[in-house]
Amino acid sequence: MIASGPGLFDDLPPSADRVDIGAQACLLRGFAGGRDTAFRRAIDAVAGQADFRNMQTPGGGRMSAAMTSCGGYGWVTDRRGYRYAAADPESGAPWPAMPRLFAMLAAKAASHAGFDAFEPDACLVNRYAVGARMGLHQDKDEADYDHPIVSVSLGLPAVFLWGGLRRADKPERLLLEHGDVLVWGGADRLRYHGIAPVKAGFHPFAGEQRINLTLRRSQ
Ligand code: MD3
Ligand code: FE
Repeated sequence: MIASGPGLFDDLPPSADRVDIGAQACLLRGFAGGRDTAFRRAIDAVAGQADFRNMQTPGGGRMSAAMTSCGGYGWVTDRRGYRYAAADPESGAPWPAMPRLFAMLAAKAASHAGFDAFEPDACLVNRYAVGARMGLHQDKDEADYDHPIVSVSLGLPAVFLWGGLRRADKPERLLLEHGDVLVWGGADRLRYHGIAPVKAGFHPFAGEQRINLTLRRSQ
């Protein structure tokens, strides 16, 4: 069990600003708000040990979002494919430890959404410059789809594309803003999703960037 610790995220009523966007998917608006300094320090500490990089895709292109990871496993892509790896291929070293803030937030958000005892072992950190995007895809590299995923949006807003179980299903568009948290699992775990190109702007947390954390159980 991850100790939640008194104080952190205990100050929200159980259904504060909760928008159901699927049978087992919900948006907790502002759930991660008001902790900018802690998030900034944690992200800088992770990037200081494993810097953001624009990874290669199996097709030979590069992701437009820059990525890094923390926790026991990190998500990597290269010419060989997509997978979780225990070491950062850039350095050969283990990924930075998962900041307690991330693990606590993930467990609290998951429990608000009805998923008990979520203990992530991987956090993928995506950094979007203006114009960066993520095409419609499914998250299928985790061993067990019964675990939920929790995502935290920070910095510039972005339009989240929320599709169906088939690539051809027309996605809904949902604006994700600084501090918004998404939780999904179960029936919604394999839905196609993506991020539309990030529009120019400035946010005090991240300047001209958007940062997204996705907390997962990979193994
Ligand atoms: C719904 N990241 O890292 S987070 C990803 O904002 C990814 O950087 C996006 O998609 C981002 O894989 C979206 C929200 C999200 C993430 C994974 C999902 C929603 C999801 C997997 C299944 C269903
Ligand atoms: Fe995804």
